[in-house]
Amino acid sequence: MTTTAELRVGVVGAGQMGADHIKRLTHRITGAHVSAIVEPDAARAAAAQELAPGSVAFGSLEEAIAADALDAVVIATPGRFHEPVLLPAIQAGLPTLCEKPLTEDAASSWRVLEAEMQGGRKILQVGFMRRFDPEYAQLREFIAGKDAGELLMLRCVHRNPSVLDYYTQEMLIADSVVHEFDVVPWLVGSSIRSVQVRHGRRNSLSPAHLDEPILVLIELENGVLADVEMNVSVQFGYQVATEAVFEKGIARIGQPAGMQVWEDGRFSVGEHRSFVTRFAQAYDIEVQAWVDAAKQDTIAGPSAWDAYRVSVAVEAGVRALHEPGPVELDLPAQPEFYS
Ligand code: ISE
Repeated sequence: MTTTAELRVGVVGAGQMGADHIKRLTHRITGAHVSAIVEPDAARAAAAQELAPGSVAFGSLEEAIAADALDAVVIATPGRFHEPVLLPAIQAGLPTLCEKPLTEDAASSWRVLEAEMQGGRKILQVGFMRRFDPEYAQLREFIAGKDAGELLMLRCVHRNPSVLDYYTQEMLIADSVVHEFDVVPWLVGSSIRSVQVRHGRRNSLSPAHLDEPILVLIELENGVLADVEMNVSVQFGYQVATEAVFEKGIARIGQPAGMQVWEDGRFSVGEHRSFVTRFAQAYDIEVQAWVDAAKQDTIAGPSAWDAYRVSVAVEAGVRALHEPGPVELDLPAQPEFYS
């Protein structure tokens, strides 16, 4: 479908992320608009329709497809609902941007990959938005340029102010560290060999069912080590930062960049409170790139294969939550289709 016409996008799921994408598609993205909202919760669907004038609400993606109400899909439901939406979207040949994680385990991610391969075209892009964050892109270039010598280590922090009740211990890996499992190999240019998790002193402010923060050690095939402080009860704000350690230098991204205030004998800098603002620019760039690519019948970001590799790392990471040693990854060969 190479086209110059406006892309009619159906957004599946109108929760926090879905509503954010609806606003983005309506106000900041060019060449596309939200034509359909798929959301079983009637109140949420109505609120989402107000954000996207002219959009029509449907109870299921199948109904929206049958009504010919869309040319492309953004999936923004929680991960456990992705597979049942991805399969009909792929069968209908609709360009799809699916929020992370692709699915919740490697077997179901593989089923999605097979469905896409059967269709014969790459139509699935996965929403690992950090790849579109200008600072991450700059760091990737700096690593590849070797100006400060070879990269030795990445020290990552991933801090959330708090999490909702449904957030489980496994989600520390499957919902949160999942981002580092995508972006660390992308930055370094090497695959993950193993994952190890250490539990330290528990934060008494964590929800009762969580044992965190955790420290995740990611070993890459080229010997680079990345450690991730995964911490979801920091209270003060939202922070995602990386320090890269080279042979003869250091590079840092993700430092607080809000308003600086000197007041009452103190100096302070504004910090984010949510990923919605921290990665707003990355989401805008990601969605615009996806829209432009969808019109050219292609994708412009992480593929289903990239997301499958992440699913394999997530499985290793979830095992590593309960096992002491590093858990090695077992990846099949990359299908020709994705090379
Ligand atoms: C959330 O789902 C995200 O994707 C955020 O980027 C991440 O920081 C957070 O931990 C997740 O729960």
